[in-house]
Amino acid sequence: MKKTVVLYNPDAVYYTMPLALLAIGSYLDAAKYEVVIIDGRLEKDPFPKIAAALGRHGVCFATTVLTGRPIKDALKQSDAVKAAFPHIPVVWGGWHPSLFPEQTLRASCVDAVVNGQGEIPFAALVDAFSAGKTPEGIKGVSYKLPDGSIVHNDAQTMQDINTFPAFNYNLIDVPAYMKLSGRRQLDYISSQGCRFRCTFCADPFMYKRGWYGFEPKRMGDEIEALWKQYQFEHIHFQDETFFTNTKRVKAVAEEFIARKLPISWFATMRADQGVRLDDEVWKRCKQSGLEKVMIGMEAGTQEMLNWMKKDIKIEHVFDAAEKCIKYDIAINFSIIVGFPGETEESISATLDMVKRLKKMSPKFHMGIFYFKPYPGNPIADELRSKGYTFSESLEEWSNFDYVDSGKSEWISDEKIREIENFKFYQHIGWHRRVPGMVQRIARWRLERNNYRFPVERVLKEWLIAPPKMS
Ligand code: B12
Ligand code: SF4
Repeated sequence: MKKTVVLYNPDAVYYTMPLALLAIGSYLDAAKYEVVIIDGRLEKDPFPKIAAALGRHGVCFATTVLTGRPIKDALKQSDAVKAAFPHIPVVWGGWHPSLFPEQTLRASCVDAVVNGQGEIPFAALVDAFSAGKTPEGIKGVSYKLPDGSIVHNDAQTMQDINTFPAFNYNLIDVPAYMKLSGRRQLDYISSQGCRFRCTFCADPFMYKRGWYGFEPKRMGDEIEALWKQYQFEHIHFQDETFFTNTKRVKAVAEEFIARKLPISWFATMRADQGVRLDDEVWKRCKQSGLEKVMIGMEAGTQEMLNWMKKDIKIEHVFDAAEKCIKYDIAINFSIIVGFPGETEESISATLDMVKRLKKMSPKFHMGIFYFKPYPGNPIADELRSKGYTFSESLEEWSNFDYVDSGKSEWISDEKIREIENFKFYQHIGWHRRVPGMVQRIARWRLERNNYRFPVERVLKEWLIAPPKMS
C-alpha cells in the first residue's frame, strides 16, 4: 500500500499553478508514494480534503510559503493538521521558511524546514519519515528535536535542474487554474536561480547566484506533450531570468517553431540581456510566439541603479525597449521607489523615465511599487545594523504586505500623494477604454506634473474600489 504525501499551497491572490509543489511532488518515487496536492486558492475549506488524504497512510504534510498573507493560511492548516494528526510531521519549504528557518521552527506546528532547492532534501526527508527516522544528516534541512531545540543540517549544493524529472501536471487540475486565471495559460518554469546580485532581492540569498536552465530539446518535448494534453494558448514562464543564456533562448524558440506550436509566451528579461540578444534571436523569439516580457527597470537614475548593484545602464532599458518596439513585443516594466535614503529628486527622475518609456509604446505597462525592507539581502542587512527592527515571528510576517500602495517609510506623505496621482493619471492617460477627453486631461496633467484637485481620481475610487494585491 502506498503512503500519502500531502502538499499544500496556501491561499493567495492570482492563480499561478503551484509549480514548487509540482517540482517536489514529481521528484518523489511514485511507486512508493501517492502525492496529493491541495490548493487553498481552489478550495473554500481545504482541511477536510487534507484530513482525508492524510488519513490514507499519511507520511507528512508539507506546504510552500511565500512571505505575507500565505503564512496565515499555512499556519491555519498546519495547526489543524497537528491537532488532528499529532504524529504526522509538518514540513515548510519555499522562500519564507528558507529565509527564516529558525523563526519558522519556533511555531509549534512546524517540525522541519527545507532551505532552498527542494527536490532532493524533501525526497530524503519523506523517505526518512516513512522509515520512522529523524531528518538527522539530510542536507538542506532544519528541524526540531522533541525537546524543542533546533538543528540546522549542512546546506545543500544547488543541483542542475536537468537531472530532475519533468513536472507531473496530472497532480493538479490544470483546467481549473486556466479557468480561474481567465486564459488558457500554462505556467512553466524553465530555469532556477539568478546569477545577478541586486541588493533588494532574495534570489542571491536563496540560490547563491547559481543558475540552471533546462536543455531546449527537453523543453520542446515537454511543452509539446503538454500542449497535446491541454491545448493551452499561452505559456507564462515563471523564471527569474529566462534570457540568461542567449544560445539557449534561440534554441528554445527554434524548438517551438520546428514543432509548430500555436502558442504565445511571456518571460522575464533583464534590460542588459535584451541588449545582448542579437536581431536573429529577437526574430526567432517573435516568430515562436514571444508576446510580452517583464523588465525590472527599478529606478530612473544611474546612481540608484549602481547603488542597488543592478548592473545595468539606463541606456540598456531604452535599447531593450526599442528592440521590443521593433519586434512588436509588449513590456511590463517593474519600478521601485522609496529605497532607504533615496531623495525626492531621484524619485522624480524615476517618474520622468516612466513617462518617457510609456510614451514610446502603448504596449508598455509601468508597474510602480514602494520599496519594502525584506531580510535576506544587503539593503535589509544595512537597515538592521542601523537599528531597524524586522518582524520576529510568523504571525507578524503574515501581516507583511509587500504591495500596500500608498505607504512607504522612506517617502514623505506629500511625495506619496504625488506618486499615487502620477500612477493614476499615467494609467488613465493611456488606457484604451478611457474616453478621449479624460485621457487628454490626464496627459496634460502628466506633462506639467500638475495633480492639483484630482477629481477624476476621487470619482474613480468612489465608483471602483482598488484591487486587493496580496
Ligand atoms: C508564481 C509567483 C508568485 C505567485 C504565487 C503562486 C503560488 N504558488 O501561490 C503570486 C503571483 C501569487 C506571487 C505573488 C507575489 N510574489 Co511571487 N513569485 C512567483 C515566482 C515568479 C515563481 C514561483 C514559482 O512557482 N517558482 C517555481 C518553483 C519551482 O521554484 P520555487 O518556488 O523557488 O520552489 C523551489 C524551492 O523554493 C523549494 N520549495 C518551494 N516550496 C516548497 C515547499 C516544500 C514543502 C519544500 C520541501 C520545498 C519547497 O523547492 C522548489 C523546487 O526546487 C517567483 C520567482 C521564481 N522564479 O521562483 C516569485 C517570488 C517567489 N515572489 C516574490 C514576491 C516578492 C512576490 C510578491 C510580493 C510580488 C508583488 N509585488 O506582488 C507577491 C506577494 C506574495 C504574497 N504575499 O501573496 C519573491 C519572493 C517572495 C518571498 N520572499 O516570499 C520571488 C522570489 C520573486 C523575487 N525574486 O522577488 N508570486
Ligand atoms: S532582481 Fe532579478 S536580476 Fe536582480 S538578483 Fe533578483 S532575480 Fe536576479
